[in-house]
Amino acid sequence: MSAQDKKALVGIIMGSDSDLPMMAEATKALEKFGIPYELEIMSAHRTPARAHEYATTALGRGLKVMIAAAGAAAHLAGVMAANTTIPVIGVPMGTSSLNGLDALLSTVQMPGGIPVATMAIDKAGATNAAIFAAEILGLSDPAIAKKLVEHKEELAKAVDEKNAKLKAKLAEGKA
Ligand code: RP5
Repeated sequence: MSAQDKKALVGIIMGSDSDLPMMAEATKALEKFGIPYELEIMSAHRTPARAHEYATTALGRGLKVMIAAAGAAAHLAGVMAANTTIPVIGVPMGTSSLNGLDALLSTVQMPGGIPVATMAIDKAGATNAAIFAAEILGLSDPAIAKKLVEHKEELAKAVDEKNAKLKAKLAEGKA
């Protein structure tokens, strides 16, 4: 059974299918942590009624965290946060002529009272959004918390391996 077949705990939404190549990183990370999710396209501008409905029903449908990705004048995460009390993580997309700086500022600069936890632009942000969602869920789910510890151990191991390779090259005089 894939993470998408179980009852979703995380809702990933994005403004357009052009955001999917980036947001696939979020789905990969959630699958690694065994967290069920749903993935949808909706827009604060192009489908405002659908976006409103999604946000207002999220808590009742069992979602615990939402990840909202959008590019350009990126209102999607803020609109979601305005209409739900579950945590909303925003991922700015670099799809515009400004390469995501516009989306970053639109997503992060929420007025006081309606927070959006804003990640980095594009793939790093998509990955981190999923890890951040796992950290929220891991507070009350020991299996996810364990996977988060393993994730950090993997990162450390990868760096140690790179360092060992570098040292070997230096020893051979090839670096
Ligand atoms: C935003 O506009 C989307 O999130 C996307 O990043 C950007 C461009 O959308 P398309 O014109 O490719 O549909 O709403």
